[in-house]
Amino acid sequence: MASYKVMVKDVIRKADVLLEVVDARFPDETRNSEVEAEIVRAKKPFIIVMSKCDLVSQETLEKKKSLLSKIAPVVFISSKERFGTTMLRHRILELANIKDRDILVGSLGYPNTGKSSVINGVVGRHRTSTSSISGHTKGVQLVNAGSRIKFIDTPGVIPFDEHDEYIQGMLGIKDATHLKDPIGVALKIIEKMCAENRTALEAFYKVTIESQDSYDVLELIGRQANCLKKKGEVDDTRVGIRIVNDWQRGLLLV
Ligand SMILES: Nc1nc2c(ncn2[C@@H]2O[C@H](COP(=O)(O)OP(=O)(O)O)[C@@H](O)[C@H]2O)c(=O)[nH]1
Ligand SMILES: [Mg+2]
Repeated sequence: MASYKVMVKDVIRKADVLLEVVDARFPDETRNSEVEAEIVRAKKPFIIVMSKCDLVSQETLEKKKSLLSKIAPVVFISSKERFGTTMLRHRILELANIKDRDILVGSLGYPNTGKSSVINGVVGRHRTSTSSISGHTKGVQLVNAGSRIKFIDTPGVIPFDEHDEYIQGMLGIKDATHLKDPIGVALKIIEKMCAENRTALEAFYKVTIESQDSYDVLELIGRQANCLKKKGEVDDTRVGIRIVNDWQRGLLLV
């Protein structure tokens, strides 16, 4: 994945400000320490953009924000509900502090974190043109956002390790039926929801959770949803796939 590293370095070198786009449902897991270190090395300012905020409660958002703010300024965005883009535009202008030319903003992050949606949101009616940048990795695009801002949109080709399968599942890079371990990913989702918004999980699957054990919760959901094998035991693979699907479709609110 050498070309990925070259692309990231190149974008960081060219940009005046960087956006690290993370999924607000699991910002810690979708941050990338290598990318952050590279930005810091290049002495460029960056903003952590928490996208898909419509899928996260206000309370959880604020908690995450106060932690992440120690690293970089944090902006909440929901492209779906169209909020946060004015704030982001404002932050970019403030951080870049460039008066005499256009500001180049690089956007980085895992695939499906919402990079293109964030850019489209900020660009909105200002969109004038998009173009591929010659000499760049396929898929890197320059988007003119008007009002002195230009974005570099990148494909999120961050290399994954085997153990990152759950990030791929949670981000919807791999759909549920293609996961090697859908049950494992589902258990992560259950753990996360039980810690952060158990009520939403209970309401969605119409269950009352008493156990602390995420596998018990998966079985409970399976029984309630009637996901059973012939002998009457819970079909854990089928329930797992279902939970991952619901998460990927944005039906489970953290
Ligand atoms: N609920 C919700 N979904 C979003 C939001 N932004 C993006 N998505 C979804 O996330 C997926 C990836 O978005 P995209 O912008 O293509 O991500 P990119 O790969 O990082 O450029 C798409 O299915 C979008 O519909 C948002 O604000 N809210
Ligand atoms: Mg994109």
